[in-house]
Amino acid sequence: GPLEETCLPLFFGWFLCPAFQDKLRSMAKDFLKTLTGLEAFKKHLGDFTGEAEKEVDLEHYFQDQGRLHCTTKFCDHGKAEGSKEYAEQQVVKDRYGSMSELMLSALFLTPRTLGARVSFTEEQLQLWPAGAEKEAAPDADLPPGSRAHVTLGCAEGVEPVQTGLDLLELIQQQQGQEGEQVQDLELGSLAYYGKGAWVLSLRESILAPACFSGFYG
Ligand code: 2AM
Repeated sequence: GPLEETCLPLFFGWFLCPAFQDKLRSMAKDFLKTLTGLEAFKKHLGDFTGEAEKEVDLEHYFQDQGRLHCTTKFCDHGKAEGSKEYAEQQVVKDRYGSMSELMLSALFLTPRTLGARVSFTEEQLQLWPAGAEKEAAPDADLPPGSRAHVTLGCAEGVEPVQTGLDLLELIQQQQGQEGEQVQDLELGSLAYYGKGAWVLSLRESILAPACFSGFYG
């Protein structure tokens, strides 16, 4: 009967611990503040405003997307392809509710999204759905986990799914060319990739405690 069927979440993912969430948010806020003050950023302001001279308040430009997390599988309550198969994997059942430390290796932003790149351990990679990269970038050959991130904010009218797409585009750009190295900041080195895409590669990766779970909404 219907009660025996599993109810699938909107998505599976790692949910950052509340205390760490505040820490990451304030770190991102500081980064945006620093970036806004850089001459190099001012030079490319038009990427964000459409007008060269207009000011931009990045902190309000990116809207908060709620509880910080790293999506593994977007299920759309079962409507998304492969969601049932994903949920039925033994590793997903075994790890459900378990804690892990996610390694954050970079902060990135585009005129659409602000995110943190996540680098998985082999163990964490077991929870990553096959084809996540191919689905978003069919023509690129990117290693599994390339799309992994925490969305920190989206520009008005932009859906959070865009963060992973922006990240994949950035990674492809990084493979093709070096970014224009802009400056060494306290947290790491800042590079510009054109069209409003900025990457801060963290000098020391951040370990984010997180719980693997499902979001039902
Ligand atoms: P995000 O992982 O980049 O933040 C609910 O919408 C969550 O599922 C968000 O966290 C969102 O993006 C993610 N999401 C939405 N649609 C998706 C899709 N088609 N593929 C992967 N993740 C998606």
